[in-house]
Amino acid sequence: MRKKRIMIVGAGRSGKTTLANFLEGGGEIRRIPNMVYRSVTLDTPGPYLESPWMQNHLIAAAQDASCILMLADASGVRQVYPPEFAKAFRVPIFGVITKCDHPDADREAAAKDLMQAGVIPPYYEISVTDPGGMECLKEALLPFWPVRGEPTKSVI
Ligand SMILES: Nc1nc2c(ncn2[C@@H]2O[C@H](COP(=O)(O)OP(=O)(O)OP(=O)(O)O)[C@@H](O)[C@H]2O)c(=O)[nH]1
Ligand SMILES: [Mg+2]
Repeated sequence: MRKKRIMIVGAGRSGKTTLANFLEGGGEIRRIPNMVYRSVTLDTPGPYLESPWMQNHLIAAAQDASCILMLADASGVRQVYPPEFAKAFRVPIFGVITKCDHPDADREAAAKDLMQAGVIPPYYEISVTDPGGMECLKEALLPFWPVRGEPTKSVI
């Protein structure tokens, strides 16, 4: 069986790799053209959200996902997801609002983005300055954690 990872999707600079680093706690990194496969996570490029052609790459990569974290940057650009984008996936989706500590953070606007993307609330609000919020998300993700010792299938 394929090893299923926690896939992280979001706009450029929205905090995807920061969250992946937290969930990994170190370990091996393998880069397959633009996608980053690590032991727990599958980190995806922000620009893949920008065109329908590249969005298809995300949808294809989701076959390697046990669940998907869709990030919305509370301090960043709005409306990065196509309407109802979450409906393209067959695995559970978690909405995550990042950078809640940022001086320009607007959680409500970020939540609206996730809503229009078809992500069902509640949304996890996180920040690097709030380990409690990150831990809370991590606990919710435990059922989706890759099975230890399961062989890592070649992803090429
Ligand atoms: N204030 C604040 N900054 C954050 C937080 N999380 C990430 N950042 C900063 O946001 C920037 C982008 O973070 P990354 O984790 O690299 O974002 P990314 O989505 O992986 O970016 P790309 O791979 O370039 O698409 C970095 O400068 C981080 O330090 C946060 O919770 N609060
Ligand atoms: Mg990154």
